[in-house]
Amino acid sequence: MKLYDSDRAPNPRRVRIFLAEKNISVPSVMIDLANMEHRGEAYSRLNPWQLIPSLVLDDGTVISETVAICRYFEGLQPDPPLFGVGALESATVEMWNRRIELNLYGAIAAAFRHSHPAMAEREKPQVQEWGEVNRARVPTELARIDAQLSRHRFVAGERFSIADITLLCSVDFMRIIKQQITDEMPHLARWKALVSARPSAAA
Ligand SMILES: N[C@@H](CCC(=O)N[C@@H](CS)C(=O)NCC(=O)O)C(=O)O
Repeated sequence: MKLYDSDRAPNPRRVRIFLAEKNISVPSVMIDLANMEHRGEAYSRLNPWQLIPSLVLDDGTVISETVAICRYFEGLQPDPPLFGVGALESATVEMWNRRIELNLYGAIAAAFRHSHPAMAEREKPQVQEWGEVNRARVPTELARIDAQLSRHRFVAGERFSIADITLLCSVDFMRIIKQQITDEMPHLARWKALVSARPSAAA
């Protein structure tokens, strides 16, 4: 089994943190995003979407998409559970993970891709106005998450889950668009200190 990984990007980091929480070790192949290795022939054959991460099993089966890779490992090793246990908790984890990935992370990524000069070659067309629209969405999403964290220890409830991993990787990635957790988001700040102290956060 091999994990196609990159140390510069948030989605592969989600998988690394997930694996660290489960104490699973997987050999990795580092892909050089800066030099567009992921758009070369070899990686494009593995993943025609040309995105990292991908997991290649010993029989050659390729699993791409961060959450799909994490679900595979959850199935192989259910403990500790990171997708929730039982119908209600699983649905709640799914709800928050999707909200964070689609709304918060989606807005951060679009703001970065459509406004940062370093992305001009990669994001064609780069639409500055779309970058600004997305940048403005970030504080609204953070405020919604801050309200949730005022009621719960972790974002999907009282147990650490994949939704916390997605949130940590998103919040840490905000530096790229020069946004941060502000004084108006004390619950998010409390949560960030809590999850950043877990050994997995270094992955
Ligand atoms: N939906 C994919 C998104 C993966 C993704 O966007 N990966 C980024 C790194 S965080 C990437 O490979 N970017 C390369 C590019 O956009 O050229 C997933 O969940 O794995």
